[in-house]
Amino acid sequence: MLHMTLRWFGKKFDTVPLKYIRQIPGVEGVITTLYDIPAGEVWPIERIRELKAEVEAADLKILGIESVNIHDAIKIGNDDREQYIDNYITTLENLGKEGITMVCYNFMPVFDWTRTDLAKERPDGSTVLAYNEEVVKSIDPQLFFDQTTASSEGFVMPGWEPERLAKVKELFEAYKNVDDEKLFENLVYFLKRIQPTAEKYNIKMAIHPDDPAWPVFGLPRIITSLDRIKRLMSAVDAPFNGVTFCAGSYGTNPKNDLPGMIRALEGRIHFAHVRNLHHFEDGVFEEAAHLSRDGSFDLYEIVKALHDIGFDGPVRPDHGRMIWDEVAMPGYGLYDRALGATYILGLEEAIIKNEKAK
Ligand code: DNO
Repeated sequence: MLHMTLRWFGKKFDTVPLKYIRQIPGVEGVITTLYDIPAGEVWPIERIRELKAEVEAADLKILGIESVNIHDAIKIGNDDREQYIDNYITTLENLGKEGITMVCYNFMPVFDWTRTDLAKERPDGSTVLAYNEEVVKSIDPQLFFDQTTASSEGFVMPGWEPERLAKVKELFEAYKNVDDEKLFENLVYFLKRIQPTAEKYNIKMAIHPDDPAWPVFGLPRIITSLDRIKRLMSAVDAPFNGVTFCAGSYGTNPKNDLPGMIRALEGRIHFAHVRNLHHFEDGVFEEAAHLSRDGSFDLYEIVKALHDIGFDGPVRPDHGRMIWDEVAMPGYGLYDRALGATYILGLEEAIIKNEKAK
């Protein structure tokens, strides 16, 4: 069963109050984070408790964390990674003690998700996040970072935290000797180190795919396709090691067969991001409304595949369009994500009823 959630960045950072989220039919909880804690630092248990109390006071639950970010030393494999892994383990213990058992994270070097336009206007006047590979190929990474943050209307976007990206050049230098294989090894090392803690507290780790699903700015990117994710699942072959199935990220590459991937990952999907994209040509796409006919994906087939494998975890609509003059963090307004949530639940209802009728 799909447990519908909305991503919520905390009251200091999010334009959407919890009471609005509570009013979206079918939403059970939020996926949240301590957005102000830099990657690598321990999440104090008191802060986790406070966050939980706040969410519960709004009659919602925390159904998972997105994200506990991973310090670059762990991704690069520096000697000081041990300290950062120990901190990560303490954070997992604190989350586990508070009964929070799903953690989404990513292993992308330097940049998290990458878009070249944060407010591309569509014919209906809505705006969306968009991507054009030519722009990425022609721009210096530092300039790209500066432009992206300048166009985010003052919002700190997830994965674009200023302290991590203030020194883009140094970070590029630090990743100089990290290729796909090395990055993969470092990821496996990290997972093996946290495994006992994750298992003790029954925490499901859900790696988010690289977005877009290919290398950008010459940096390695390893979570891009079914083969690669299966390699990771067998390298640390235990149920705690699972995935965030993000339709929008895997779907940036039209060769990724989304429903097929979901079926092949049965038992290892701990969290699902369901959204739609509109493809123009290779490497050029824009985000779309969740409705299948507005974009290039078949959302019915995606929800059907999740249902068929018995997926029983948190799901969320992902990046919404900006509509109805809402001002919010790009991709994370209330209105279009609320439409997405009810649409996805509608698809699920139809699938379940259809199955019963047979
Ligand atoms: C962008 C998000 C990503 C995602 C992280 C997970 O909007 O999908 O920032 O949360 O990659 O760690």
